[in-house]
Amino acid sequence: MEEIKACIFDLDGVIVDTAKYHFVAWRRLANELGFDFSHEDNEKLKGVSRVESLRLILEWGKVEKTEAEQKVLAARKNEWYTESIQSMPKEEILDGVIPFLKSVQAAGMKIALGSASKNARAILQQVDLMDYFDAIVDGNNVAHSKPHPEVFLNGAEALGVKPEECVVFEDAEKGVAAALRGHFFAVGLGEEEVLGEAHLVLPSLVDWDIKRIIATIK
Ligand code: B16
Ligand code: MG
Repeated sequence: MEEIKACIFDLDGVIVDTAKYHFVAWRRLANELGFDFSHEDNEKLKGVSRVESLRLILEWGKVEKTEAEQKVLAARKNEWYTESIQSMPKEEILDGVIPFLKSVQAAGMKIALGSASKNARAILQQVDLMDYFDAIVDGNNVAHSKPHPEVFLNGAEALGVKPEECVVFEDAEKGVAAALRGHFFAVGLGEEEVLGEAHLVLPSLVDWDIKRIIATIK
């Protein structure tokens, strides 16, 4: 095993609990269009870009929209979403995250963000976490959505490390798939049934530090 030199964190569902805000905004849009979708369907939107999420939701509701109309709908959802995260408190940082980030820094490793969200910087600023990150790759810097590994490959490149030297932390099935396709180590945060392909699946980062993770995935 190569020496682990860096960690790359997904944002929504790994660092902060924003998935519920995405769900509320997408559901509001679907309801306005005359249909609904479930929590289970919502799982399929995790890690998926805004345009791709809308495409899936319209498919579920059997609603057809032109590209221009889709742009308007995606912008409307984003307006509701950004409005709701503007007042997001620091308490939305998921349990165990700050001590874990500190353990990565204390081990002398680099930290990058690898998120599909175009709102990533605003969210990190809102909850005052910007200073932990040596590099940020988000939805504004990638052409391909997860499960394509581009977001993580760009993160590793920005940190000057090889994928084999990085651990990726993800809450989405597509995110774990992206990490594995890119030859990263993958830690899934959530349920074993959804994230079972990862090298290690944990319910959360509570009581874990990077040294223990490395010792476990070796
Ligand atoms: P935005 P992640 C993803 O973030 C979310 O999981 C996904 O639900 C969302 O649609 C996507 O970001 C795009 O977000 O509309 O803010 O650009 O999990 O990759 O950090
Ligand atoms: Mg996520």
